[in-house]
Formats: sequence, C-alpha cells, structure tokens
Amino acid sequence: MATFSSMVPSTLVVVKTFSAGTEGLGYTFADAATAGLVSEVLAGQIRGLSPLDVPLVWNRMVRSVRNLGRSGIASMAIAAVDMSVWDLKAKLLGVSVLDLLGAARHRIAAYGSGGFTSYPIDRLQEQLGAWAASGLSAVKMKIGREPDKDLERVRAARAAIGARAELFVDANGAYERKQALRMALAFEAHGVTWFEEPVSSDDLEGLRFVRERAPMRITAGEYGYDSRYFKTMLAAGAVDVLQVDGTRCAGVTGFLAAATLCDAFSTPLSAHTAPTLHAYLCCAAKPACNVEFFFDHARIEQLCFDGALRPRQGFLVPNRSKPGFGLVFREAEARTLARRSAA
Ligand code: SMN
Ligand code: MG
Repeated sequence: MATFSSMVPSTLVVVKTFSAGTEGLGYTFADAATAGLVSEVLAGQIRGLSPLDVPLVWNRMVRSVRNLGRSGIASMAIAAVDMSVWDLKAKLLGVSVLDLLGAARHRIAAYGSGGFTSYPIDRLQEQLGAWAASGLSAVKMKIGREPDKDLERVRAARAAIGARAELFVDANGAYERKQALRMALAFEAHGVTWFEEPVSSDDLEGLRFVRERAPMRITAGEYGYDSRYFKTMLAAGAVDVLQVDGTRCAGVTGFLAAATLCDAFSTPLSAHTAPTLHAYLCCAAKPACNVEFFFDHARIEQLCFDGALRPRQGFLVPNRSKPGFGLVFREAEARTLARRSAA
C-alpha cells in the first residue's frame, strides 16, 4: 500500500495472490483501510481455493463482508483481490487476460482526464492542448467548484484544443437541476459533448431531467459498487453512458456484470480511471466506448508497474504477448516514491 500526494492524495493498494509458484497481481485506488480488510478478512476466506474458480472466490469474498457492508471499502478490497485472481488464472493458463476473456475489439479509445478546478487557465490549456495534440479524441476537465468561472474555463479549454478533440466536463454533482440545465445549454456553444454528473448522481430524477433537455450525453456511475446500483441507474433512464469503475465495483467480475447490464439496457459503458486495468476489460466488454486516461492514476500506474499502458494514436492497446494483465510491480520503487511523497 502506497500513498502518493498530488492534487488529492491517491493511495494505491496492491494485492498479490499465489498458486503453484505463480503470482497474480491486482490493485485498486482506495483508502489505506482497504489493505487491512484484504489481509484481515478476505485472505482467510479464499485461501486454498482454485484461482480457476473465480466466481467461487468472488462469492466467498462477497459473503464474508455481509456484516461489514458490501459497498465502499469492502468492494474496493474485493476488486483488488478479484483482479489479482483473474491475473493469476490467466498466467497459470499462459494467456493474457484479454485472450482469457475474449476480445470484442483490439484497442479502445482513451480520453485524457484532468483539468482540475485548482489549475490556473494556462495549466488547464497546456494539459488539455497537449492531449489533443497527441491524438486523444476527447479530453475531460473538472467544473463546478466555482460555477461563476466555469464558462470562462470551458471557453479557454476549447481554445486550447481547437476542433481536434471532443470536450467533456465533469461537475461531480455540483449543480442544482435548473442550474445544470442552464450550464448545459451554455456549454453547447463550446461543443461540450459529455456532461458528467451535472447534478448529484444520487438524484436519478435530476439526471434524467437534465438528460431529456440537454443536447450532450449525460454520464454517471463512478460511485457504483454493485450491480443493483447500476441496474437502478439504467432503469431510471438517468444516463446516456454508464461509467463503471472495476477498482470499485468488485473487480473484473463486477465490471463484466455491469457490462452485461449495459448490453441489456442498450447503453454504452465508459470505464472510470485505472486505465491499464480498464483497457483490457473494455476490449473484452461489448458495450464499452472509451477508457478514462485519468492523469493521476495514469501517473501512478506508470511509476509503479512495468507494462502500464500509454495511449498510442489515441487508443490503449492491451499487450496480448504477456500473460495476465502484463504488469510487473516495481515494489521497491513504489515504496521509495510513497515514502518521499509522504515526507
Ligand atoms: C474522479 C473521482 C475520483 C477519483 C478519480 C476521478 C472523477 C472522474 O470524478 O470522473 O475523473
Ligand atoms: Mg467523474
């Protein structure tokens, strides 16, 4: 477990599982308490099970957190272990996770995500402009902390990227319903094509209200920890694109279940953060439309893992020549970096 300071401190929790001398690797971005839950609760539940029987392993873990609460930290802990078991299974079979799951596509579009509200305009423009120039077909910025400044920031972002890329905005639920709608109509003039969490994602009627009146796609789902959450959001007609985060919704297994729901509701799926993990999953999941290349997680993946993916001409391409997720944990470097970051 290692904490990296940046705009918001991100803690990387890495889980190793073992079978027949082979090591599986999984991770999540979560509170440090997640690591304790893995070692104190989950490890004892799955010891001795076969990594080939992933659903059995997953069910054991889910059952073991019944009285702790299935969402939040417990779900993120299960996510890291589940990813590790999928990685282990693929390695034992000598294939990449994408070959194990079967590919629906060979590469997936990545969108650059950063543009934090704490950035001054020049930094915002530099970051988004560089992503657009590198070939990413969409970039995302944060809005909503100071609503008075949002339009000016959106205008500046569009000026920096020109017509090269789509512009996405993420309000993290900062607006009231009608305020969100007014902003959506104003953003349209700057070609915003994706409005994430215009109102709180707990307000499903509010999301639907904005969705039915705004021209761009309305998206949400990043706080989804289980299938019931996603099903409720989809059934409410709240989103044009469902955002799913496998590091939160109980891993590869939970992500694939969400993808099946997206299929059933004819709704595209976008992966939230953790780009390397999600590149593999989005190439396997039929309804996937893109992966978020979230600046902070991409940076941590690059620092901590050999084999972390970077976009090539706007796409993430899983490495099918390596077993599992193709990652090697740079443990010593990660520990040093985390210590330095904490100092
Ligand atoms: C986000 C929230 C929490 C962690 C990472 C990223 C953000 C996003 O809402 O969608 O990028
Ligand atoms: Mg978001």
